[in-house]
Amino acid sequence: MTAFKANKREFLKVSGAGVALALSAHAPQSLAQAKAATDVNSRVISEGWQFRQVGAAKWLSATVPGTVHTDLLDNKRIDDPFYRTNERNQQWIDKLDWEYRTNIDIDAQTLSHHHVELHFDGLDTYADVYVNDVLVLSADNMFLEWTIDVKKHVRVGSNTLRIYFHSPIRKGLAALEDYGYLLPSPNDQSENGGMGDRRVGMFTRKAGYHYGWDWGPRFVTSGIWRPVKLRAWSGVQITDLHIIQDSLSDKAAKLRGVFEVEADQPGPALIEITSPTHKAIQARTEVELNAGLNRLEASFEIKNPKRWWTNGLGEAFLYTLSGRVVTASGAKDERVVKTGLRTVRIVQEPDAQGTSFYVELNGVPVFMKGANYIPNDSFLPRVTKAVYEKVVSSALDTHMNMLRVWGGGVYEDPYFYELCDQKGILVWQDFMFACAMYPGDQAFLENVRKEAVHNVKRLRNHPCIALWCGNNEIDVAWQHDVPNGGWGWKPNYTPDQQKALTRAYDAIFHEVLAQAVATHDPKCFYWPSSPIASWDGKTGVVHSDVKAQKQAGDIHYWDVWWGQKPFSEYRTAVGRFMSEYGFQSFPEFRTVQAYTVPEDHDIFSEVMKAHQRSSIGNGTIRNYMERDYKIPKDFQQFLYVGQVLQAEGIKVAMETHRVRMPYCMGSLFWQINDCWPVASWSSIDYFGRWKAQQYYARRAFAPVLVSPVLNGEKVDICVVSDRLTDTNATLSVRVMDFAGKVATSHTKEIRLKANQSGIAFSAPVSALLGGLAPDGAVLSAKLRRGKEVLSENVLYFQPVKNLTLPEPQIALKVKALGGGELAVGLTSPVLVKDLYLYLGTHDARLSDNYFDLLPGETAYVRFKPQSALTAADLEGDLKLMHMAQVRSS
Ligand code: BMA
Repeated sequence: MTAFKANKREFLKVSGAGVALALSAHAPQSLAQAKAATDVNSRVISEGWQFRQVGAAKWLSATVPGTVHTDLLDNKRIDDPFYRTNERNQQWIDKLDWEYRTNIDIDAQTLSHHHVELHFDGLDTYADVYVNDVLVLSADNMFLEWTIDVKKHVRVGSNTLRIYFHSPIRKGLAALEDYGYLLPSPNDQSENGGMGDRRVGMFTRKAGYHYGWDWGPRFVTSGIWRPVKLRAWSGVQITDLHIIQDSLSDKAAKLRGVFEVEADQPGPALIEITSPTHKAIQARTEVELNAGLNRLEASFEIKNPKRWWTNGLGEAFLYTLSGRVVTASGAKDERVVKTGLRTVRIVQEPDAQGTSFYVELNGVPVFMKGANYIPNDSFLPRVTKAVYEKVVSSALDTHMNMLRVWGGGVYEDPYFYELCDQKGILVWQDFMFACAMYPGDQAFLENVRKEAVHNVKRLRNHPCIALWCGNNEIDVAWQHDVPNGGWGWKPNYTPDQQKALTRAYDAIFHEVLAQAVATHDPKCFYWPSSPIASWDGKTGVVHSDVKAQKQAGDIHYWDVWWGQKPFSEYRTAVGRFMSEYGFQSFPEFRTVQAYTVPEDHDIFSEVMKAHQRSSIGNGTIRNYMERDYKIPKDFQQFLYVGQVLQAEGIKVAMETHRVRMPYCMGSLFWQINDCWPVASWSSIDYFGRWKAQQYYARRAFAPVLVSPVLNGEKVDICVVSDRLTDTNATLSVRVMDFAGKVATSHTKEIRLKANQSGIAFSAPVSALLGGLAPDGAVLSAKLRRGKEVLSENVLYFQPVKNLTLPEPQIALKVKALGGGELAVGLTSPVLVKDLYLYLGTHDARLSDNYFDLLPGETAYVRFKPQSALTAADLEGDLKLMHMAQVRSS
């Protein structure tokens, strides 16, 4: 830890903080006086790109940013990688080297700048960059940005830029050979790559899921995956602006803008911070620049600051701040930062049952509702802004306030974090390490250090970043044997190997990454691995055995699914923070149709199995289905029941976790999205279509929740409120038969305490049933305030397969609401269980779906079709499915 302090001292020494400078006579008195044009100009190099397999005669057109796979697809050299089993015959691509090239025209004015730089936002991964055939860079980390001054290699006119991508597999195999023995990485689906057991992903700083995962195909991409820019500048350049919040109260926020400025020459300059929206924000400091890199700071205050809040608790307010530097000779640069003012603490305090683990936002303990998030595509450059908007707005619409950017993917695109900032979604940010052991040699550690520093600095102004976590599940895999809930990796190695691997683990996760956070974002919490129970940063002592995790830290709970335990286990397996749990389903029929032909429509067909990467996948879905449902004969119905099965199971977990607050303060299901069309734990499929689970999440994560729980011989009606003020409400509990005859009913005025959960009502099952047969009764619980329904829920007394479901007669009415929105009113004299509405040819997100329509009640579902639809179109296209239709085989 002393190293951090040393770094800090060094930082202060070189910073301009507090150094009073006599402003030189030549320095401009205000930035407005600086006449020279901004001295940094930047352009994106996206035109004229070509690619080829190294040695091939023909160059083909390429898209940059892009990947070799998608360029081959665009050139019709390969078929759609996601279709049927095409993935299998595309494994040759990652064994080859590929080249990209383009020409860059540079004019005299650009070249007259002191610096002409090529800037790569991302190269995937082993890339040699040649400018006019001179090697200027050898890149080896997908998660780094690269800047190279190429002024001496370029000329006025046309210049060639060529990038040589080495096969990541061949590089990996060479590294494995040097290393000498195999490292564990069970998700690396090497068999598809034809590499036998020689898993090599851990040697390369590249997204782990590219090598295959238990929800993802294996496409080990290469390419220029983020934009390339040509940047020319003279005088000064701001390379970083960090807004540090020193204190925050209702009265004032005390802030510092810490600039990193590169200067050509020494001399006086001004640095300034203003805000286009808040005129009162003004900071101005005179500084003395050194030639080279300078760290400079300007302090400022925001009076009566507006805080940034998460979704549901208030506005996610952002301040736009503009930082500028101008030198005495008039050279200048500007950088705009959007940030929010908030305090975030991860509170770990001993209590009667162990040690807490919760997020305290602006002094308020906040229950984290959300999901784990993976990359949106195997081919990252084709993820559009619209895709990011869809997934983050889906989180927003389902009352989530946290997403975990999981460690087997990538540090996400800037736009993802901007959206999370805007929508009030906190991010649990993993470093990109998952489910593998990694080498620990100096070169590897240095590469990791650069990556960590770069990404911490890149993301630290975002108010959405709640914490940094070292890795996914490696601690539990390495440190603990199977009987203790671990994965038992260690005993497979000799004592010397164990020592080396433990040393590498400690170096990466307890030293390098911890130091990157402590040095560059010291107020941010660091957690070396998920899950663990505790970590003492001073001694390096970690507690991670699964038993301890129930009382402290975070948990990945997988006894449901991997352990085949019933969903009811979610009721008791509750820890302080549930950072992973989940259950699989297939995507809806239309998504399955996108990768299959009719003959594939059996879950055990070759193609359906190829789009299922969990070793126990389709069989496990079927086994769980058998427990509670009739197994449908019809394939489309099977997919539908599978989605209901997943949603009902995860509902138990989501509701239980909330009911158990404040013991439990987080519920992040695995996983919100997919990277291709597949059977997986996702709640939204690859095409952005909500599965049943996403609709269930909207109900289970609503700010106020009523949750009826069958507790042996009695029913408890639990209520939870995330609101920060008390709420008066009317609770009604009715038990009726499937034709709507009410057997018993109870109404109660209650006060929902702010940020609390409790049991509002309890009654014996027999009393509630009032003589109704359990297989023909439904309990409806509603919480209302006036006419507004705050939350509603249902409970059955038998598994669905035992219910005597009547044949419904559904009447529906479609109405145009204006603004392109349509509404459907649905009613039936008898219960409709698990009503699923879908469109034959159009895509639409519904205000609700997969719900039980109670006898005699009318449900209104609003549609937001993606293309304009009339009420008549909708009526013609609308289709319904429900549980009474399901015929078993
Ligand atoms: C967790 C995740 C992923 C995995 C998922 C499902 O372990 O961290 O690695 O995909 O479970 O098995």
